[in-house]
Amino acid sequence: MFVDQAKVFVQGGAGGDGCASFRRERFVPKGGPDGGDGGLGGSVIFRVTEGEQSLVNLRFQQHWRAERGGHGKGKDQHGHRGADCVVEVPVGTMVWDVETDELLADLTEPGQDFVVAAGGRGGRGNSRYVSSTNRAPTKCTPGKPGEERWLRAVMKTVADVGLVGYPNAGKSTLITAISDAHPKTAPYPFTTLHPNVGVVLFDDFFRFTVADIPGLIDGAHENVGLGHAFLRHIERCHVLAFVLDMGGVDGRDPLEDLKHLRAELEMYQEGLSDRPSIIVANKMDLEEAATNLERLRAAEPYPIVPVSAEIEENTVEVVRVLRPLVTELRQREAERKRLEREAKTPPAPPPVLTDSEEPESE
Ligand SMILES: Nc1nc2c(ncn2[C@@H]2O[C@H](COP(=O)(O)OP(=O)(O)OP(=O)(O)O)[C@@H](O)[C@H]2O)c(=O)[nH]1
Ligand SMILES: [Mg+2]
Repeated sequence: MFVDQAKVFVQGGAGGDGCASFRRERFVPKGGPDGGDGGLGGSVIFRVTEGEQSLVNLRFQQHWRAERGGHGKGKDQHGHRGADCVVEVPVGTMVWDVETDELLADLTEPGQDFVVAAGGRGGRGNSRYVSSTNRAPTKCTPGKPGEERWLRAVMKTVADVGLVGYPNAGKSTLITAISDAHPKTAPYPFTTLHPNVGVVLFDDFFRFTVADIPGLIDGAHENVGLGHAFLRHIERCHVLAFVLDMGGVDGRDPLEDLKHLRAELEMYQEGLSDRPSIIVANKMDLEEAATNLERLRAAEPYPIVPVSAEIEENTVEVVRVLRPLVTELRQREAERKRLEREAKTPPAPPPVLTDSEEPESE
């Protein structure tokens, strides 16, 4: 089951209460206050896990609560820390606060942790309140409640390359030929109903990911067909590969198809159709294909790779053309992230002068 959006309630554990207690022991008169502190409540944490493909975890469990902290006890015993509640989410999960509509996190790094509801602090025991004027305080404080809120999570597939095309263009057949993913292929539209990500592995161990995205139809940007449900999965692909049916099956014209695909992407999000892209001219084994290819070559400045995905003819060329594009975009992305990090880090404090460096006063 593929789920790419969900609404959940998260609640951190409450802190344990502090304890008011006095040491009572034989031969120890006036033993003094010995109430321990309450433990910290556990937090609800979203953890990005590479193996996770969708938000299905969040669909079947709507409430996520972390354990509360233990209460403090006598003999200066502190309460135990509440266990965290870790929720595994896929790469590309974005999290919003439902009430404020604020984007809380955009989780793109595998292994990344994000606390969505922090646990409450534990209360203080009476031994904390001893002072010179009050040697036997009875005051202790209760633990603080944990954070709680409703969240909206949306998963947007993150892949190096996204395959974009009309239904039946042969996207699933192509991803099967070039990667380790094997989605269903069939001669009817909308065979693919959710994105599939495959890994392309080279002999020198270089690898990149490709996403097979469900077929796009006119009006998709207005939510026609599968609409936004899959357009958002194109957003996070660094390189686009437009897959065209060169045989003109169903009376289609590949040049028109390409124009419409770009228009749909642009209407959904400005600039999306300008992403670095290549054109995969598929079904070259069909009759009309050669003529259409000539027309396409005359009209398009982008790299065009003619293939026949079904018989795996020339599909190696597709990954060969994609590789330098992916490498370049990864470098650009790394550079962008570095600049972003640098902008966030506060400027270094002025150097501290040691005695020997201190300017001599007259
Ligand atoms: N003749 C020919 N047929 C092909 C080729 N590649 C794919 N097909 C056929 O085209 C049909 C559709 O292929 P799919 O890979 O399922 O198409 P898709 O783009 O994933 O379609 P959706 O999932 O519906 O969007 C299948 O019947 C394939 O056998 C090709 O190179 N030549
Ligand atoms: Mg498909």
